[in-house]
Amino acid sequence: AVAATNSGDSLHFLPMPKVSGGPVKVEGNQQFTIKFGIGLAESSAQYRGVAYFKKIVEQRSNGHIKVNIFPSAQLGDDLQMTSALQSGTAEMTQPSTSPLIKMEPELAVFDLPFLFDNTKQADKVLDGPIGQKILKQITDHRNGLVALGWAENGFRQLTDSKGVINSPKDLHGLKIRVMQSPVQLDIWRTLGANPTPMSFAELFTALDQGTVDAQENPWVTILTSKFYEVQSNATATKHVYTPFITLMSERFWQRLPKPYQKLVRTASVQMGNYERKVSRDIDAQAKSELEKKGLKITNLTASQRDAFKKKAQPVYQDFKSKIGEPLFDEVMKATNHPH
Ligand code: KDG
Repeated sequence: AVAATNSGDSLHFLPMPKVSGGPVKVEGNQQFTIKFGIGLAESSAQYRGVAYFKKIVEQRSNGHIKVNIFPSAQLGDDLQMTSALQSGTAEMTQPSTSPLIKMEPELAVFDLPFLFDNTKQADKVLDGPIGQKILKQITDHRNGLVALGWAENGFRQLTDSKGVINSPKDLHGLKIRVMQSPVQLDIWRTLGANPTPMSFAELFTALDQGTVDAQENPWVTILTSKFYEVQSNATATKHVYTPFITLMSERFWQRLPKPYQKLVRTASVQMGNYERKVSRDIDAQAKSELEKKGLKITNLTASQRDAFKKKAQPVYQDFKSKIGEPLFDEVMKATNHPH
């Protein structure tokens, strides 16, 4: 299991915005309960976002919709939680896009290495026509999921227990855990490491027992999941940006009266916006907290980082046709990539 808890106690979170908009009324007195499972701990930006969603939905439905949050993969890992939505045993979850690629291949586009340089680019793609089209596509596939919005896992950084890593050759043979994503697997193989796909829920134990030497996640997760207890070094690689996607069970969605459907959709967008703000605000706080906890962090120079970027380039061609050329081209254009 994940070391579920509160080493994020020292983080200062931006306060939750007030709930905007009045009560949403529907006929009758029906009661709904949303079980909302997430992978990250209570001290994460993700939990904050979901807590805001709860506040909006409970308040505006006058308590007719109740939201129960299950953090730290209590309801299973991202894939298990997603299939629980499909079978109707849970109502909402917010996975990383990466483990969903096998089911929704277009999501592979976000896993491309060094795709976004900054959060502005990420917002432009996710909140613009491309991101909206992907949400609609996933819903239209009728896989039992309704895609309600985007939030942020964030820019990922490398940690390991072996030694300082500042060039691709330092990765040679490094046993690294990767998300259950074919793109992530390809990236780390291409870089010369020895990657193993594994769910997040198993990661802490795997690092602790030395099944793997390394992992990669945003600073906030490295702190709040206590990976610094089982890792000695980190490298600020910022090699990929992982979005979170907010999903609802299609069965549940269809039982909701229209005004409530609209409410959960609006609240999902508001959650995503707040979650991203919090995530960005605590990213640097988490990094310095990790240094205080004794993690040795290597900051790469631009040319050192470029060496990783260059070596990972073949991954773009490897996944171009899987992603689908029109989407691939659109994203390359929106991010000013030369492909
Ligand atoms: O709920 C999200 C987490 O379960 C997971 O996606 C975190 O980035 C993550 C990882 O490394 O698996």
